[in-house]
Amino acid sequence: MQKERISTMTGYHLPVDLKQFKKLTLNPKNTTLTPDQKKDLQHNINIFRDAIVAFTATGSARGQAGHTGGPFDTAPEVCILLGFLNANPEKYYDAIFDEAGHRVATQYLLAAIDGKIEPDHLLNYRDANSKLPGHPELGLTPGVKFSSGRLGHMWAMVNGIAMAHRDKAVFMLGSDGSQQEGNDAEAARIAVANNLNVKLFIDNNDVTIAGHPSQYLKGYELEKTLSGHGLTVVRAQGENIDSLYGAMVKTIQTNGPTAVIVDRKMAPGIPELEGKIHAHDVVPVDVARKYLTKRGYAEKDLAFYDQIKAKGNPHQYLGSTKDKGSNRVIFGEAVNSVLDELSEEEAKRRVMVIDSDLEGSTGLKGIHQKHPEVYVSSGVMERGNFSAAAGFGFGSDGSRQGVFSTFAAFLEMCISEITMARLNGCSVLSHFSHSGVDEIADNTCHFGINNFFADNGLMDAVSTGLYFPADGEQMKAVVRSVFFTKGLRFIFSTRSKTPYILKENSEEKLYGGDYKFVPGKEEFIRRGKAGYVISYGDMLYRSLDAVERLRKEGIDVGLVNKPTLNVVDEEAIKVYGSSPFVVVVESLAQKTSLGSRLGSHLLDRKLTPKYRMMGAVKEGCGGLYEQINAQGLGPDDIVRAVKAAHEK
Ligand SMILES: Cc1ncc(C[n+]2csc(CCOP(=O)(O)OP(=O)(O)O)c2C)c(N)n1
Repeated sequence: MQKERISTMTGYHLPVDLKQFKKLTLNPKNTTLTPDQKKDLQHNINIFRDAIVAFTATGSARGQAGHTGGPFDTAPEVCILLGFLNANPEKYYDAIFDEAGHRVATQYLLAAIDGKIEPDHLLNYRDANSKLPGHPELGLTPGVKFSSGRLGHMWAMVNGIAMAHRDKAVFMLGSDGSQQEGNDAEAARIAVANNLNVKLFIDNNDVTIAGHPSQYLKGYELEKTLSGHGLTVVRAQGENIDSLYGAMVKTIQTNGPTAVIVDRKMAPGIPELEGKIHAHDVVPVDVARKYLTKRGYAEKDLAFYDQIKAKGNPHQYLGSTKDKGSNRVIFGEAVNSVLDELSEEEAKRRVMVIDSDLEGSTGLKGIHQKHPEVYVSSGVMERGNFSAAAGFGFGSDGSRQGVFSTFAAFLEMCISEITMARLNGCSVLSHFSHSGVDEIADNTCHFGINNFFADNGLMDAVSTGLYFPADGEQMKAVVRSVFFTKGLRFIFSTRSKTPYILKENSEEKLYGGDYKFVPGKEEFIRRGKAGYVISYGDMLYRSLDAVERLRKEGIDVGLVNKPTLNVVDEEAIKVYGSSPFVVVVESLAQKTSLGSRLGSHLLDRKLTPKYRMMGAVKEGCGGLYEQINAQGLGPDDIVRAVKAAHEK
């Protein structure tokens, strides 16, 4: 599936000369480095790190975010591993797997060093359609050898690769964030039980997204954990080449599964970032410029950063405000408004909010700051955290709640835990942010598109609520309405901000004022005789724009908001089901979401309008607003689909 070498140019020039990167050979039989080898290795590490800083900073310049600290950290391990691979290609599987897919800059740089990507093209890091999205995708980018991005999934696969290639050792870069996932414990047992030749190099930088594991996850210790499983574990000082090389050689020479715990501060040598939590994210342009200048790059070679600008969605949407709210942040504020009404003691007794190392992204940070009494900082352990929330709400009539949150992409990990929580009658309010595809530069592995999987009970199970508010005002109303109720409730929000829906022919917000959310009720945003668009979440304002434009053209199309995704409103379905057509517009997977269900609900009721559906249908294109358009969900696409349904 690998495509031809990419050479899309930015017009800009990578200031780091990759031709200077030396093809080193290192034989692990030699337990120490010669002075020349050490010099060459340091030379390569410098080039590697300079390049990582130089091209990831374009993600910052373009407002597309990214990750610098992680790939910067592991450069010494990667350069040593390349030396091993060059010296004895027959002994090692030809890939440096990485369980922390956000460190994708490493893989792109390796592909460029390998001649598969034009070095200048690296400056398109994370841009739409550049084939350099936020996580590695096999088959998309020339030279990329695997897909990664969901923490905790990779080691188990690497075990299987070692089983299929018994004559080779398999290398994997690890991270102290990824190793928190339960999968890694299972993978460790499989590796040890089968004496697999897997070699782990774990960046133990004590930084993840939301904090320092040594502070928020006391008792978590990699060396003890892995040696407890039976791996041979060697510790190294990551920024001391002799120490690192010695440890790596020792693990390569040892038969069976081994790990090097590579201790270092994150982003060593970048004073603004070193050891800091934000070093996990993309390096700001001014910091990159300062770092590269100090490393000897000329001002003119770094001038291109000034020309790179963020691109915005040029479309003006009708029917909603120009200003936008961040629904994922508003979720946290809405929970605070519920907690504000309780005494500290009562809040602590009745509510437990547990984070999964994403508090800044999923809106929980606001709760952490305002109501620390209910808050538990936890690690990258979604299943354990969800079940802890479920346990807190075990035996509750709804007045005691566990609150859980992560990205919607990782809802898929929690399905079985959700089933058991339901069978245990638990009360949990879950917030899955980053639903849909909008602005997910992290790309396909971070798409939150299978949210309907959360409602996986049988027909006689107690009901599960799936709610996807259309704007920030509706988010507040939903949270307040469903907070202290029994059972499992799931609230969804997007990564992107959304405008506020306006009342018809008015500048007043539809969901402001005295609006009350009624679970299960579908809301007629516009009434029409020609047919209906049914939508929810971030697609509502986009559908409203299309509907308004169509109505101006004389097509009397109606629009229904369905904020409760999984309950049929019998009155509403009769109205739109009896109209000439129904078009479902959503940003979740067309295969598993409303579009694939509403048709059955209609037929069940002997309602047979013309039926069409639009949802997420393909892998991502990277970038931000471009993702929605790439799915065929752009403004003109909706208009076109409705017109096609309207045609006789
Ligand atoms: C299953 C899963 N949960 C959450 C995330 C979001 N996430 C990306 S990186 C990260 C933690 C990063 O820590 P680490 O892996 O140690 O990387 P570093 O900060 O050192 O780059 C998290 C929580 C994810 N990608 N996968």
